[in-house]
Amino acid sequence: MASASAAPVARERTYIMIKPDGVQRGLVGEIIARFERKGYKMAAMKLVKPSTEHMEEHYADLKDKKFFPGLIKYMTSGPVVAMVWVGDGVVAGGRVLLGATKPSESAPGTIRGDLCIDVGRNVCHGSDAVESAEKEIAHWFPEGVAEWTSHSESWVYEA
Ligand code: IDP
Ligand code: MG
Repeated sequence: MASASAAPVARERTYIMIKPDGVQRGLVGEIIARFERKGYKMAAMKLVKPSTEHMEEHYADLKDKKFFPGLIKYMTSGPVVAMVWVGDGVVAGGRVLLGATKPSESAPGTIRGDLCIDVGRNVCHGSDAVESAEKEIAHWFPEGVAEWTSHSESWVYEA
């Protein structure tokens, strides 16, 4: 059984962001609760109103898409909740909690499947690979994240 002072076990990390519509619609607690209840551990969280340049860099891979200008306008229209979550398989598992990009294709029970309708207002972001997760964490949290051991560690993981 881990003690309160044990060094945290290094596990996978992902970048999760509640988009401006999620914040405006009062869905912050609901979305965080789903990650907490799954057993993932929060390592960083802040409410921020990002600049256009910061958001364009976050979505640089999509800059040639025709929806890119609308995406940047949407994503800079209000504050977002930037978070880092930790856990085995959290990159893929986080996207399972989010659901498919298009809410019309998201299964009931997922965040997008339950809480939104339009792909251009799909309430949350999750990294799509371990490499992009680490890049996004560095982009949003250059100050670093919290290193801590959850008292639930040995109740969530066998080892
Ligand atoms: P993801 O968020 O599920 O990873 P991406 O393909 O990386 O999906 O697209 C990033 C974001 O761009 C989406 O979450 C959504 O907000 C927006 N987006 C994607 N496709 C469209 C579209 O066809 N029209 C409008 N917005 C879109
Ligand atoms: Mg993506």
